[in-house]
Order: sequence, then structure tokens, then C-alpha cells
Amino acid sequence: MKKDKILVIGACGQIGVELTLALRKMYGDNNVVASDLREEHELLKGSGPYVSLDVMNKEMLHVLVIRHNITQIYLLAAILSATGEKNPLLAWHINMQSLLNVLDIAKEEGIDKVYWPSSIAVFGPNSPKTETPQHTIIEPTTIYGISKFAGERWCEYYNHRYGIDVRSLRYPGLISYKSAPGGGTTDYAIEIFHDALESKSYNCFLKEDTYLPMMYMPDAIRATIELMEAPKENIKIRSSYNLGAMSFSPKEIAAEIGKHVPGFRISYEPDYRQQIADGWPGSIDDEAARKDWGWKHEFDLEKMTVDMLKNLKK
Ligand code: NAD
Ligand code: AKB
Repeated sequence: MKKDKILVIGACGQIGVELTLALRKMYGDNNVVASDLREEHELLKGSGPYVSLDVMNKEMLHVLVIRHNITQIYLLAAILSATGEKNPLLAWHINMQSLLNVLDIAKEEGIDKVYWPSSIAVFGPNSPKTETPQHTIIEPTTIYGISKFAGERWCEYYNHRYGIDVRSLRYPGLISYKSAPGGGTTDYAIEIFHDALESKSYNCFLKEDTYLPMMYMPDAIRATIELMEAPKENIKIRSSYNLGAMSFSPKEIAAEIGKHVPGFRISYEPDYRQQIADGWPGSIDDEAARKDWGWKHEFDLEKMTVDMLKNLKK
């Protein structure tokens, strides 16, 4: 068992629940402190220490880090793309200040490693649409994307200037069944499974031919852990790594689900999230992640669909 003491901030969210449980398996239950604004998630209850924390309260965060002898911080608290467009100033404030609080405390307390996720939302309408490269035009048009891009620059700055070992991934849309998604544009690809099983029909808020990069949660958790476990010298990119697995449209995922749910029908009623999706890549080139620390995805659309349906039926 490893000696590190980890703090997960935003542990009750879509990624946080699964990541906390995975880290507890690796590092020991008591060595992973889960924290969130919300009440403790059902799946976390009884699995290890839980602290109620507002990451915007820097003093409280600082005390927590000292009191628990924290050596690694995973910052997952954020406002996602769709929710962010409803209150841009709040999204900017939370997404930036949470990161600055964590980076600054990491510097003051000599924290060993920091993890902070970015997103494919850093890309904008002027970036190449297919196989979007690691280094290219980055002109995000959503407040979420703007905050992620600024966050990447801060991560790289703290690494170059203060030597903080901060690591980051540009996650695609993540699909999972254990904890609910938190207000993103890619959430349709989760809702569609629930509605297919409940009512055999889904009304999609994106157009049928909207391609987006996606990933199944087990791949995302493994990528996060592999990135964080990789030797320091392998981590060449200190802003954030492109990360890919699959790319599909609503029409394609509906057809895949239809193979297992006879009679399933999809309809389309695009809303404000269509504009967000239109500015994002359709697929991602993650060559740097594959080369630097050996990233390899396991789940494609077919395999993910089978696994999602099997688990949601339980
Ligand atoms: P989520 O919304 O499901 O979870 C975020 C959690 O943070 C929530 O439990 C929320 O209560 C908590 N939180 C919010 N404000 C807080 C505060 N002030 N103090 C403490 N906790 C607070 O989000 P997620 O999908 O789990 O995403 C986690 C991270 O990964 C975010 O940075 C997000 O931008 C990034 N990301 C997610 C996806 C995805 O598809 N889920 C894709 C790309 C990037
Ligand atoms: C969102 O849709 O906002 C997230 C993301 C891709 O960052 N799922």
C-alpha cells in the first residue's frame, strides 16, 4: 500500500465518486479524503473519510490539507459547459478561483502532485474539427472552455515557475452509470441509455449528425490513474493532454442502443447546447498521451453500449 495521503475535491460528482473509490482501492480507504459541497454520495458512504468543503474557502481548504497531512490533491469541482452558459461570471469565478486556491496551497505546503482536469471544450470553431491535434488553434467560445484554457495556462505556469507536479487531461464527454452527470453538453449520451430502458424513446437536445469525442468512465478513471502514476520525466505536457477513445453522433449511438432495445426510437429537438457542441471537435488526436505515458483506450461504442445496458438493468 502506498504512503500518500490524497484529497479529492468534488468527490460526489460524476467522476469524483468513481475516482475516489478507485484511489481508495490503491492507496487504502483512510488515505483518501473525499470532500464536496454536497452531502456525501451514497456510494461513498462507509468507504473512507468524508469532509464537507467549499473549495472557494481557501482558509478552510488550507487547514484541511495541513490537518490531514495531504500529499496529493485531485481537484474535480467545477461548473460544466451547459450550466456555465446560464451564469458565465459564476462559472468563471468558481472554475478559476478553485484552481488558484489549490495551486497556491500546493506551492505553500509542498504538495507532491496535483490533478486537475481540462476538457475538449478548450477547442473552438476555428480549431480543426476532426482528429484535433494537441497543439493547434485554441479559441474557445464557451465560458467553460475559456476557463479550462486559462486553467491549463495556470497549471503550466505553476509547474514551470514553482516546480509543482501538476498533471492534467482534456477529457472528452464521459459516459457512466454510477453517478449522474453535472450539467454538460455531452450528457445526452448518458440520458439516452436511461430513457431507452425506461420508455424506449429519447428526445435528444442535439442534432442527429453532431459528432463529439466520448469516453467510457472505466477508461477515464484508468487514464487519470495512469497519468498520475507515470514517472515525472514522462510527463512532457504540463498544460493538459488530449485524450481520446471514440467519436459518435446521436444517430449512431441510438442505432447501437437499438440493437439491444427493440423498438427504441430517438427524436431531435436541438436547444442552446447545439451551439456549444458545434464549436467543439468531432474527434481527438491523442498521440502525445499514447507516446509519453502509454495511453490506450479499451472501450469503443459497441463495447460501452453493452456494458452500460447490462449495468443499468441491474
Ligand atoms: P460534476 O458536476 O458531476 O461534479 C463536480 C462536483 O464538484 C459536484 O459534486 C459538486 O457538488 C462539486 N462542487 C461544485 N462546487 C464546489 C465547491 N465550491 N466546493 C466543493 N465542491 C464543489 O462534474 P464531473 O463531471 O465529475 O467533472 C469533474 C471535472 O472533470 C470538472 O473539472 C469537469 O470540468 C471535468 N470534465 C468532466 C467531463 C465529463 O464529461 N464529466 C468532461 C471533461 C472534463
Ligand atoms: C461538458 O459537456 O461540459 C463536459 C465536457 C466535455 O467537458 N462533459
